[in-house]
Amino acid sequence: MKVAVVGSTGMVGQVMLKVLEERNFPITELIPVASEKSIGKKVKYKQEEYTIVSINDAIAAKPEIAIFSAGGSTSLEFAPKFAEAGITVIDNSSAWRMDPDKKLVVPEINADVLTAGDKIIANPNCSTIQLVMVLGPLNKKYDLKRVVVSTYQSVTGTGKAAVDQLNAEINGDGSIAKVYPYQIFKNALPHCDVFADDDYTKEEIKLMKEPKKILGDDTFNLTATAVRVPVQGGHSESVNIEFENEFELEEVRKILSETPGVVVIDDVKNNQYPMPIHSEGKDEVFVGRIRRDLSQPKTLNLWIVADNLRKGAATNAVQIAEYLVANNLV
Ligand code: 2RA
Repeated sequence: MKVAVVGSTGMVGQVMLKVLEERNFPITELIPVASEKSIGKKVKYKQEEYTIVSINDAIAAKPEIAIFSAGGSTSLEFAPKFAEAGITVIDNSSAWRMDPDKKLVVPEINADVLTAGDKIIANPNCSTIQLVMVLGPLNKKYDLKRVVVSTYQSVTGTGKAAVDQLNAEINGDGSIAKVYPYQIFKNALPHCDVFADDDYTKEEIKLMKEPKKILGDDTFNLTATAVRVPVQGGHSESVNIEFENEFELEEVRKILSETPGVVVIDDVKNNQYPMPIHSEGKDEVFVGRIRRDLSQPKTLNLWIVADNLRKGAATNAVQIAEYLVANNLV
């Protein structure tokens, strides 16, 4: 199968290549795509070197699948052109996520919505993916009423320049170009992406809208505060969930333990709980600190951690591609 990776030199693009290789995705020809300045350069895949081509050359090569992580403007302009050429696009940008005609998919939760007619498929936002991996099974059992999420997001979510800013600040190098409006080292910024008119950030709006589309359920309320922290291993989320129905903690733990792609680490007497340093490089979503909210009935607190570049982006996209192939939808 011919597969194009659009944005192959970016942080997520590089992880996409790594995940495709690790999972031995059935690629007969890789078509790496990047910006003009990278055309002609090489990327390595399975010990082979592949030459980076232009996005128009990638369309002409007619891959079966094109996985995009190249920003919203590139997706808006080129995803339809790939689709018109009969190429199935899996797009990691926010461009198509809330489009009513496009599917927004976390395979463990809603892969069954996919059809052969879906030629542009949206990969959800990283902080959404790890959240719905937990909300999905609990919603089925206990019926969500209201969710309050506070995130603690890795600088890798902003890209290489942000990682460089953090490392420079750690090393006391003030000369580097700042990605964030303030120092991130020894700090926490309640500011992920840009502010919208209602004083929420776009990151918070994604978190408040995308889960309802993925779960196919808009009967619950969700509010979010997204915070950038000087972490590199993954995103963490403190989640308060009020249900319509009562629950038992041990049953909650059992449901989550039995959910594919979710790992429960919850033994606080032995200081066992999820942390970014444990999630980095892994594809699972880690859940812990599972406990009742003692301030009100039918309400649960828990803590979710995942590698935002892997399950939060690259691995989820590759899993969508795997589902398409396994179900003859491409
Ligand atoms: C972030 N979720 O973490 C956004 C984009 N990756 O910045």
